[in-house]
Amino acid sequence: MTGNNPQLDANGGLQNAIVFISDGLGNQTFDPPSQPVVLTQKGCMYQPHVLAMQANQRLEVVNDDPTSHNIHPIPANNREWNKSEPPNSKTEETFSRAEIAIPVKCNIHPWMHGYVAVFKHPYFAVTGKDGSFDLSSLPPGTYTVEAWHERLGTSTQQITVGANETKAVNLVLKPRSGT
Ligand SMILES: [Cu+2]
Repeated sequence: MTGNNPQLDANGGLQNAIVFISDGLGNQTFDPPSQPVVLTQKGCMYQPHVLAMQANQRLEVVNDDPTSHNIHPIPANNREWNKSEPPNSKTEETFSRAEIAIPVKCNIHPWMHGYVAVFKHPYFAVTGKDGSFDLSSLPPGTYTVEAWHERLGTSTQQITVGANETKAVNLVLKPRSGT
């Protein structure tokens, strides 16, 4: 692995991957949480770099910097919007459709970019520094678990979880040739 590669820890854990259920939930519908998810612009960076949320959940975008930013998601399946944010302000928006993942940029600072992934269900997680994730709220069933990373693409695995059962899932994302 070279310095150009994504954020791996000493054990090969991959940060900022999104792990989610891509099949097995049937026609269930899920209300969005009443709490918003928060995307902060701080030090001319998006924090977190990768954020996951439910469709129709509120996305609160905070500008924590003494400078103006704008937030410009470039979705493929959702409505595009572009909002400027004066210093120390906040704004709120939603996305109504599932989309993995929407690139987000600031038109003022070209290096600022991030991703927002939108799900129709609550069974998703963004991996931490050590690559770990927790989908323990998942009800018993057979599912496809998928991992997505901005540069490494996707990987899927079938799992079956019984009642009161804990399963360890290890998803491997490999660099595509040429990266
Ligand atoms: Cu900016």
